[in-house]
Parts: sequence; structure tokens; C-alpha cells
Amino acid sequence: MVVEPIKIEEYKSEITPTWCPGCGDFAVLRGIHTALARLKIKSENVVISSGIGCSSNLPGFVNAYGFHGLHGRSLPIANGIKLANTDLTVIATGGDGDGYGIGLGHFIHSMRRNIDITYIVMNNQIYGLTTGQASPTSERGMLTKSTPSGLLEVPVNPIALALISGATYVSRGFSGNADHLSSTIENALSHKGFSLVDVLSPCVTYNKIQTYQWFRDRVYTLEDEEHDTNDLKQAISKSYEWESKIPIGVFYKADKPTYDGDEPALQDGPLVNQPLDTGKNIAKQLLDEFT
Ligand SMILES: Cc1ncc(C[n+]2csc(CCOP(=O)(O)OP(=O)(O)O)c2C)c(N)n1
Ligand code: SF4
Repeated sequence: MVVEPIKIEEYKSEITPTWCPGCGDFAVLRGIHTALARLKIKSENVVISSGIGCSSNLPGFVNAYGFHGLHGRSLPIANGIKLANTDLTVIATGGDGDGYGIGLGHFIHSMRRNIDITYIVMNNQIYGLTTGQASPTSERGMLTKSTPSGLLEVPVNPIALALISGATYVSRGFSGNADHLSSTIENALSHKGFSLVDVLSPCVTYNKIQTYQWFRDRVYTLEDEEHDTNDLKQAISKSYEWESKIPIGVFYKADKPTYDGDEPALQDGPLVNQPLDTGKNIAKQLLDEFT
């Protein structure tokens, strides 16, 4: 059967993004629109969840189902949606504050499950929405509104964390390289299992250090090197490159069992297609068991 191409425009919602001109999140939005169109995934089969932040406003700008949840909670929502209906393409989105700060526990446990969802983090190394406080990925020593004498903590390394926590597609994109970013998102969506796309997505308003130019001076693509994406140890070593050379692209990918693939309750197909079995007898059985 020939599947008709879908135009990128069909994935744009009627809402115009409210981001500052030049915000890196525009490239991520464009990357999601492009990847969905290339993969010909129909809008009605896509759900995007998010937490709170400038980046977490993204689901409103995609013509698909969306759930704008609580700060740090995009992943539990995405996990629940996927388990309820495994036929859907489920994407979780948000910022570094949202996902690597308040939501860090969900990040690790979602990866341990290798649940088949894609997590796209717009990592600008600052809290954008709340006007410029330090985030979990801000550099040590950085002067921000919340660290006027310089940040005393070392940054979270999301790529290394993903590699040791069980994610089976671990990648990094850069908003200043839109074509590469779109392909990375497309491959993440095609991957079966938990895929992470950590995106270097500059906040042009509150992070005056990690700018587009700062990244352009350092970024190189792993696809141009002899990097073996099956080699976990090599991937971990690459994940520590940061100061002068910053790799983007796929660090690691593996074909491993997924939580949704192995869950016994899902062996007869998506939960939404299974009978509810809520007859009087079931209600009585439950009451007898729990009262
Ligand atoms: C429980 C809770 N704590 C704190 C906040 C305030 N808050 C809203 S967004 C945000 C951080 C935003 O930074 P990030 O997630 O990196 O997204 P960005 O705005 O940079 O895209 C914070 C601390 C909140 N909304 N809810
Ligand atoms: S404050 Fe920063 S993260 Fe928020 S929209 Fe503006 S540039 Fe983007």
C-alpha cells in the first residue's frame, strides 16, 4: 500500500510560538515537524507531553495530541500514555531544569524500563521561563540570578546518565545544525525503546555564555568520526568530551527488550482495545478482596 506523503505544514498548530526571536527551541520544533512528516506518522497517532518551562510550551505548537503537565512530570505522563495505548507515537519534551532537575528521578527510572518513547530535552543550561536562574546543567562558577557569587555545583551529564541508566538510543543535537537535528529526531522516533535527544538549544535572552557561536566553535558530529554506536564504553568516554570539543549525533544505540513489549497485560494488544471486564461479578470480587 502506498502511503501518501504528509507535508510539514500539516503538523503546525494554529498557535504561534511565543519564544524569543532566535531561541534554540524553534529548531527543535522544526525538527519534530520534519521528522513526523518524513516518517509519515499521522497527527492523530502522536501524543506530546511536557512539564513547565519555555521549552515545555512546545506541545501547543504541534498539530497532535498534547499534555502540558506539571513541572518535571513529562516522563510519567508519557509512560502512562504509552502503556495505555502502545500504538501511539509518544514524545516527552521539556527543558534541562524540568527533566534533569525536578524530574531527574523519572528520567532515570524511565530509562531503566526502556519504554518505547522519545524524550527531547531542550538543554539551554539555564532556567528560561523564570528569567535566568542556574539549572542542573549550568557550568560551575556561572553567575546567574540565583548564583550571584558563582555556581558551586558541577553540572549533571545527561548523556552519561542515560548511558548508564539503560536508554537504548542516546543522542545529542544542536539547534544551530537544524538538518542534523531533524535526522537525529527522526532516527530517535524510529528506534524501538527509550530514546533520548538532548539538544544544545541556546537561550538567547538569559544565557550569554553558551551561545550559538560558543557551540559552533566546539561542536563536531560523531557520524563524521569512526565512532562505534554499539560500543557502550566508547560512548561513555565520548559523553565526557565537553570543554573544547563537543560531540553531537548518536552516542549509542542497542536493540533490547522494552517494558511495553514484555508487560504481560499488553500481550493481547493495547489496553485501550481490550475489554474492560467491569461486570457486577468483578466489582464484587474486588470488594470482597479489598474490604
Ligand atoms: C513544582 C514547581 N517548582 C518550580 C516551578 C517554577 N518553574 C517553572 S519553569 C522552571 C524552570 C524552567 O527551566 P527549564 O525546565 O530548563 O526550561 P526553560 O524555561 O529553560 O525552557 C521553574 C523552576 C514550577 N512551575 N513548579
Ligand atoms: S527566555 Fe530563553 S528559553 Fe525562553 S523563549 Fe526566550 S530564549 Fe527561549
